[in-house]
This record gives sequence, structure tokens and C-alpha cells, in this order.
Amino acid sequence: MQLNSAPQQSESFLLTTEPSQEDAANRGKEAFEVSPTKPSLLSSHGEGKHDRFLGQRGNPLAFQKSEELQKILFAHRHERHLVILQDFPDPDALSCAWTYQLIVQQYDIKCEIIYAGTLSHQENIALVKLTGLPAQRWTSQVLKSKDLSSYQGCILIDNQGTTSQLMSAVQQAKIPVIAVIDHHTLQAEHKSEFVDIRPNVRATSTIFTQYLQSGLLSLDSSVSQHVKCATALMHGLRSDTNRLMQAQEEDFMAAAYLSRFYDAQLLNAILQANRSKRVMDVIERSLKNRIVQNNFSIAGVGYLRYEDRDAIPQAADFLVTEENVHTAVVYGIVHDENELEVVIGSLRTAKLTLDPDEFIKEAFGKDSTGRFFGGGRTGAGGFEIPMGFLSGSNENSTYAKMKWEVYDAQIKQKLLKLVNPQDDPIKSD
Ligand SMILES: [Mn+2]
Repeated sequence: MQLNSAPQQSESFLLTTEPSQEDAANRGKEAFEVSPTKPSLLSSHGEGKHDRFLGQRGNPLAFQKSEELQKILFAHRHERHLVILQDFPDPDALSCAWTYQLIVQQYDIKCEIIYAGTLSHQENIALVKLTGLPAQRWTSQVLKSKDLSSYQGCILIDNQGTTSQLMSAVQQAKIPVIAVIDHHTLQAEHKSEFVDIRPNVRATSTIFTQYLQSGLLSLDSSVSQHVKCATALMHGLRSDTNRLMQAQEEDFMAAAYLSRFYDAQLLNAILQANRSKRVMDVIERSLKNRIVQNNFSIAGVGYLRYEDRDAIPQAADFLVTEENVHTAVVYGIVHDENELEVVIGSLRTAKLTLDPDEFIKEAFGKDSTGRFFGGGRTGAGGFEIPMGFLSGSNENSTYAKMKWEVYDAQIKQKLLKLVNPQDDPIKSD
């Protein structure tokens, strides 16, 4: 891993928001006629037959899930749906949501891709700008202006609803969950018509590429949107597999398929996005503050702005490259322009036997409502700890410093308990 490429991004958990307007009326007006024969995967054309064979041979589950999803989409044709992403969407989430949108257009389903937080990582901003990826930011103000009763369903992609603050509004509006498609560890039982959760797959982009290969949508390299979407998927796949270094056979198969359609130059342009000075400063602080024990590198970086939140996983990506370090945890207090503050942390590990999901859950436990403060997937994890009553009021720097020190000490204490199990007072020898 190099400093100039930090592909893995944040795992996010609850945060509140700031304004930005998206005009719901600007959604595409095109309506596709869906013939009753359309839903059969056998009706797909072009390279479909060959790809179907690949999908089937390579992965019967993927083929079966594609078929199942197709039936559900057919049953929901002509509806309006919301695709809900985690608050700080990463390339895997963004590209899959876009793929989903292109798939369901064939069923005259209009879906809006929404997230509540912000695009923080420079590569994500570049991805969205350079490909024209149609994701909308729904802050609490935007949410208030929306008539949720006009949506007949919602879809969770690359998350299971635990990392989006939009979920409570969607649940209140009684919008049913139609599909959950994810590769994170199962977070809860889902009351959803369609569930495709495969924690053994490294990226949701792999799952979506398999849907494409099964014939849910025939990519056409003469269609610019398809090329851009394939490029986004390639970026998502690379990003969640540490540039394919953690990829497994099916991820490579998916990348091989995408290689027929993606635009290498466009991908390069996305990856060239530079870090801001403030992100560099956070990385510098993480280097200065890190403590290394038992191959774990732990660094608190103090306060940082909401829009620089992704500096935390990028710092963790960097710290884990140190010799004799297999796992890095970086955390800080993220604040927005209001009073909101939250402790956010990221874990990166190169140790195959360390399960980030288990580690984070064990280290920080649950809040009073029984919800875990964080979780993870292969190689990466994250946590968010709301600060409640202690939030804000940092005009007094002594107070701000004191508050940071308390959180810093508490987080270190919880992490070190797991890092140094020999500190257990009960010793057998
Ligand atoms: Mn992912």
C-alpha cells in the first residue's frame, strides 16, 4: 500500500447533516416498456448467453439470485424507489447503486440514490463528478421537503440500514424494504422481499457484476453511460479489495468481465484525485500520535471537520503500512458547523485471522438501544460513538482539550484491552 493511493474507505455509522438541495423533479422522464417476456434471463441478448454460462458455471448462487431479483423487479415495475446508501458512501456503494438504477430502468422503476452524510474522500468526489454518477445528498432539510409517501419501496446496497440516518425516516414513512444487497456481515434479520448478503464476497461490486453477467442488464461499450458505470464498478471492486490484493477468484472474474467495458483512462483520472492539505495534516497527526503495541498501531487525531472525515480511514490505510504493524486504528472527533460531534474511528488490518467486525464489536460493545457502535468486513472496520450531552461548546480550548483527552483515554483503554490480552488480571501461570 502506498501513501498516494488509499483505496479502502470508511465504514460509516450515524451522523447528522447540513444543507444541499436536490431537485426531485429532475428525475429522468423516460419510461421503458416492459414486455411480459422481458423478465426471463433467457431473453437477454448480445453476449448474454456466454456470460450466463460463465455466471452459472462460476457461481450458481449468483445466477439464482439474479433470477430471483428479476422476478421481484418485474412485480414492482412502474414504481418509485429509494436506494439508500451509508451516510458516507464509498465507491463500492456508489457504483452498485448506479448499476442497480440502470438495471431497474428496464422495468420502468424510477429510483433515486440517496445518502445523508457527505462525499468526503477525494476519490469519491472525483468519481461522482467525472462519471456523472446520479447520487443525491439528502440532508435533514432536504428530507423534510420530500413527500416520502410517493415511494413504494427502498433498497439497501452495500449496507444493511445500520449506517444510514435516513433509515428512521424511511421506517416512519412505512416504506417497505424491497431488497438488501450487501457483503458486510449480517447485521440483523431483514424483512425484505429480496436478500442477497454474501459476507464471503469482497465487494458488492462483484455481486452486481455477477448480476450483469447473468443477464440482468447487457452492457454495451458503445453506450457511454455503460462504460462509465463499468468504470465505477471497477473502482468499487478495487477499492474494497485493496486494489485487488484481497480479491478472490470471483472478484477477479468480475474484474475480468468489467475489463471489457471500463475506461482505464477515466479510472486513472479518478485515482489521481489529490488529497487536501487538511487530510494530509490529519495523516501527519496520526503519525505523530501513534502508539505501537503488539503489532497494533493506534492513533487519536483530535478534532477534525465533518468534510474531512475520510482522512481517518486514509490515515489508518497509511499506518498499517509500517513494518511490524498488522492492524491500525485511527480515531478522532468529527464536528460539523453546528454543535454536532461524534467520535469516528477506522480500523485497517492485514492480519487474515483478525475479524474487524468481531474486534470492533468486542472493543466498543453496544449503545443503550442495543446497537453496536461499529462493525466491519474483511480487512476493514469502523465505529461511531455519539457524544450526546458533551457535544459542542468548544469555544474554551482548555475544555476542548480536556474533552478530547477523556475520549482518547477511554478509546485507547478499550482497544488496548484487546491488543494486550496478557493484561488480564486472571493469569493461569
Ligand atoms: Mn463494500
